[in-house]
Amino acid sequence: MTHTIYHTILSGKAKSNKAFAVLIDPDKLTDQGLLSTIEIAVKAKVDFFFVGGSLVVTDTLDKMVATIKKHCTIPVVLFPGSPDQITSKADALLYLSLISGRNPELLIGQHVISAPFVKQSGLEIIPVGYMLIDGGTPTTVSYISNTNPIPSNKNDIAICTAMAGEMLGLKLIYMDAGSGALKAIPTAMIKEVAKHIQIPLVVGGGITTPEKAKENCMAGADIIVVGNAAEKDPELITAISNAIHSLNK
Ligand code: 1GP
Repeated sequence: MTHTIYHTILSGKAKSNKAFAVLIDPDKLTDQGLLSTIEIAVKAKVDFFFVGGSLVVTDTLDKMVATIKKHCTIPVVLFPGSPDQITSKADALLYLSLISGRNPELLIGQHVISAPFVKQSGLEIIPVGYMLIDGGTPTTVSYISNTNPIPSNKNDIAICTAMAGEMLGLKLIYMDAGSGALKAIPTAMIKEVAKHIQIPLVVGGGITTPEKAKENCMAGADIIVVGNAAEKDPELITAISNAIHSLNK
């Protein structure tokens, strides 16, 4: 097992560099759509592809990851909604524990059941404290996970949750308003959480403009994740990537 991707993230953070991850939901892209997204992402110098979804109803994940690996060198990181969204063709796995929720299945239960299979995959495993923040509308992830998101004005709850995740030994905190959130996570909450943890902070959900992506980075996010907006308008990938990378030395 290697640790290349996590070390890349850590060394980026050490230099205060910001990174951009494009989220691919295997249900939503056609083969042609995937190929053109890859082409745009390569030109735009996207740092990572995240692949997965809260509810994936097709069996294209494996094939999509293989296609990405065949056509570019952008690392592919699995962002699974459930243990069946795992393929050893990817580079790494976000090993998510839903620490904002109180559903034992998503805190530890599913991890126990899938542990031998995950280990066998040979993937780089990145333990992640996953925090769902209220994005103004029930999202697929809040419904499927059967958990309440953290209210978006309760910075203290978000701070304490992230701190606990870090002290439990998790390697990343991922604050997510959920795919297609009406409201992205408020900058003030990102700033407060970033101030209280040392591990890298990933922020996603409802980010639709380069301005918002950049603002989140300036507030302390290390990696920005965009899914829906990039699916609707793949050209946005270039604009958001440029905005994020403009902050790097
Ligand atoms: C969802 O953070 C991701 O888990 C991305 O959200 O699809 O709203 O960009 P969007």
